Amino acid sequence: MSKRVSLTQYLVEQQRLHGHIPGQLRLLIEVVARACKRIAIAVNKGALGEVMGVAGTENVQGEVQKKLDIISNEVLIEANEWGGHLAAMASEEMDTIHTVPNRYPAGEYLLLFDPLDGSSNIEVNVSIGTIFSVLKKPNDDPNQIEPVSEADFLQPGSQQAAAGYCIYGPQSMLVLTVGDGVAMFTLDRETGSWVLTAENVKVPADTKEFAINMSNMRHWDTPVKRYVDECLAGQEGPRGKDFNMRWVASMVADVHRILTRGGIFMYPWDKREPDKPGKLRLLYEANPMSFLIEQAGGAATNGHQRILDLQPEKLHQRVSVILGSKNEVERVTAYHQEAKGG
Ligand code: P6P
Repeated sequence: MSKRVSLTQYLVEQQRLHGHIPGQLRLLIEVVARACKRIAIAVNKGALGEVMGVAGTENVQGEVQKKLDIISNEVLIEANEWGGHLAAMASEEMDTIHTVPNRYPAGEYLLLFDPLDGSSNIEVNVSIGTIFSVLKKPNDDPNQIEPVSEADFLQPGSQQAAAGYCIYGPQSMLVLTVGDGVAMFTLDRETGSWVLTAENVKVPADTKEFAINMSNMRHWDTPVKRYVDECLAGQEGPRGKDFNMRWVASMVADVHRILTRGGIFMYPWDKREPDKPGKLRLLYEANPMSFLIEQAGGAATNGHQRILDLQPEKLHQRVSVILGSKNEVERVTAYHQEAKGG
């Protein structure tokens, strides 16, 4: 068996050999990875750990919070509070940003996360995950006096310094990019370390597998309906090949499958809430996943624009998401352009 590379070693090499990440970012990623390990332990306990069920509260999105949503959020806040590398955090589970206790020099980074995405799957033991995104504080003067504001978080996804997710499934895996490709680490439960098990991950440009919640078909816009109808028509249809369908209803699980074997994931705008661009959140779901997918050679758009180019206006704003195998994403995007008369 080849020599095992730990997350620390991978990050040190990224810092020293490739000059890709400064020390503070390496520290931040290691703290997030340790927090994810603690979340993995809580998730894996299930009913044995008094962590199942609802918490009796709602988050800023008006969604019922599970106990594990809150536990995961608290683990991430606590782990990063005193790392010295962070200025502030934002979470799907918190209305406003959380600035870390004031002391100098202030941390240079902003951390955004969905602490436990897909939590509707907890009770049925289906993979869920933590999604995180790292931005640099716009004004990185260590002696900055004015406090960090929500506006500091409103940066296009192309500005991310790092992004990743941790999937709590048959294996717990940390999937990460610092802008130098995508690496995957598997949690060795015996030693408690994250071990490099894949790097330079690539998403095939073509696929025969699409992921969308088909129960919403009657609400979709024309371009999405056209694309899915063609997939369903199979060999006899215009695509000339049969397609398979998957929908885990856990973005981390669907994206992990796409990073592992290709595919296209769609959560598009639909007529149920016409004034909202989609269900998923831009800053801490779509942006980190789009960064990973692009770093693996895939594509990610909202049907019209590259997701990483979108200028956020609100911390919890939503976005339509079409991501995965490049040729399929470009096809769906082209159908949107045609429908617009582009
Ligand atoms: P639906 C989970 O709640 C989530 O935010 C994503 O992880 C997932 O892809 C999507 O929503 C599932 O939504 O409407 O199919 O339940």
